[in-house]
Order: sequence, then C-alpha cells, then structure tokens
Amino acid sequence: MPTRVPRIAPSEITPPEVYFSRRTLLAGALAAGVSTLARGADEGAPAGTVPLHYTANPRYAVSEAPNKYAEIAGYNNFYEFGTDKDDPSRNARAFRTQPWSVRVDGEAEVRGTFTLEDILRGQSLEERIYRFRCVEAWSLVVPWVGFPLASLLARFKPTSRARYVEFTTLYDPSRMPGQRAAVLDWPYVEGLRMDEAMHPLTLMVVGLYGVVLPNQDGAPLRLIVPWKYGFKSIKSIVKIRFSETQPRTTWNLAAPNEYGFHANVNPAVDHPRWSQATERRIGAPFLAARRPTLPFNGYADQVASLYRGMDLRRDF
Ligand SMILES: Nc1nc2c(c(=O)[nH]1)N[C@H]1C(S)=C(S)[C@@H](COP(=O)(O)O)O[C@H]1N2
Ligand SMILES: [Mo]
Repeated sequence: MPTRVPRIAPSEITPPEVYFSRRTLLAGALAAGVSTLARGADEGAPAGTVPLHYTANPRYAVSEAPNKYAEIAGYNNFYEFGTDKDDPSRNARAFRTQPWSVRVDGEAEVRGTFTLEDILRGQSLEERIYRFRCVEAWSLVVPWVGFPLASLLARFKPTSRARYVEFTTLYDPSRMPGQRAAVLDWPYVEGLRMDEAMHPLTLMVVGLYGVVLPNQDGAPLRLIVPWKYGFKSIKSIVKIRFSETQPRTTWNLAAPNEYGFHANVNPAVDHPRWSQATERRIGAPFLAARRPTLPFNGYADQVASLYRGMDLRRDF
C-alpha cells in the first residue's frame, strides 16, 4: 500500500498563501534585498515582486553576466498564455497560483496530492546562475532560485521499476487562455530519465532574481534542466508520475522529427529547419549577441557521462 507523507495537525496548517508569501519569504526579505541591490537598480527585480529567502550556490554559477530581470520576465515561451514572446507576460498577469497542489503517482511508495506548502517543506532554497538555451537558438543567463529535484523525488521513494519521471502542466483553459486553441496537445507534458531527474544540476524552481517566480516563467513550480533545450523545462507543474516506460513529451508528439525526447543541447546536431551551432544571447549588443553553442550547453563535464554509449545524433 502506498503511504502518504505525514500530514501536520490542522491547527498547525498555515494557508499556502500565507506560508509562501509571509513565513518563507519575508523572513528572508533583508538578505534578499541586499543581493538584489548588489546587482544594480536597473537589473534587479522591480518593486511589487516578493523576495525569497535563499542562499547563493557559487558551485553552480556561470561567470557570464546574468540577463536583466526585464528580459527574463518579458521574453517567454509559455504557449498556455499565447505563442508570441511577449504574450505570457501580458496574459499571465491575472493567473492565480494559490492554492496549488501537485499529484504524485506511479512507481513510488509515497503517492498522493501535496500542497505547494507540502512540496516546499524542508527544502532550503538556493540561487544558481545557469545558462538557459532555447531550441529556437536564443539563450539567457538566469539567476534561478530553487532546490534540487532529487531532494523532492527521494521523499516519494521511487520503486526499482521507476526508470522515468513524467511532469504535467496545469490544464485549465479558463485560467490559461492559450489552451482554448489547439496549438499543442494539452496539457503540456515532459519527462526525464531517472538518472537525469536525480542529477544535482536538475533544479525545481520557485523564483528568479531573488523573488517569487513571475507567472510567465512558470509559477509556482517549474523545472530547469540546464543542459537540455528549454522545452524540457516544464512550467506550472501539477503532476509528477514515476514510470517504467518512457513518457510522451509535448514537443516530440507535435513534431517527432524536430524534437527528441533527450533534447540535449548539441551544436553538432541541427534542427531540421535551422542550425544549432550558434545562439543569440538575449539583450547583448548586436555584435556580441551571437555566440557558439556549447555541447550540453556548457555542462558537458557534469553530464556527458550520463549518455556514454548513446548515439546522440539518433537519440537527439
Ligand atoms: N507548460 C509549458 N512549459 C514550457 C513551455 C510551454 O509552452 N508550456 N515552453 C518551454 C520552452 S520552449 C522554453 S524555451 C522555456 C521558456 O522558459 P522561460 O520563459 O522562463 O525563459 O519554457 C518551457 N516550458
Ligand atoms: Mo524553447
């Protein structure tokens, strides 16, 4: 029988709204404020954003200059809120992410429905400055705030049959207007092999630039897998399912010859309709904007061994 993570006594339950906006966040407002200021007034998160309590993890920080908050929050792919890059920031403004819960299912001893508060309990948030590379050949450097996915998945005690983990985005056309059109096969689904999911680089993200994740970036909970093309980094997650077989993934279903399951950043394997050899850094001056794409997006030392023996041209 699956067990459940013990629930706290009703008298102790703080509504997620209060928990996420007051206890966790404002407790660290001072520390968060300091690091935001250190970046310079024009690059930090604007007024009205909610600071998070986190520590910087220099071990996972690229030396390239981070993009500006306005670039990260204003140039998005989130088809649930429209297909143009500036649609999500406008159309997700009214999206409510509280209350939020995540259903955990499949090959795990611990299953059930967990509130965002349950998911965050016991996790300490860290900031990691990752390169982020979209399959459309643009890139950003983003100071994400989150916690290793591995530390969340371990709590569900995956069984020995769990070889993959599947993630699902919220399906609610009344709140996600882009879902009223059949642009993609909703809800958005993605998946990782267990060893990829448990890799220390794989981050469950709740914020960026020291503040709570803007809706357009996948609030309240999204994945970041920095060595894979951006479409693997699924947003607004409501379901996690452990499985024995490889899950279906949205972009692979939409165009299997263009988007593979693995989707490792690979300058040597072109997209059928364009080159993947270089990328355009959003916001960089025109002449500096184009730069060579790195194998595994620059994380080869840490992840190439996961794919030893695989033909990455065939398994793209
Ligand atoms: N649910 C959902 N997740 C998604 C997408 C989407 O359309 N829907 N787009 C993906 C793609 S293609 C990219 S490049 C990144 C963009 O993340 P960002 O807007 O935070 O930069 O989100 C990924 N996650
Ligand atoms: Mo993307």
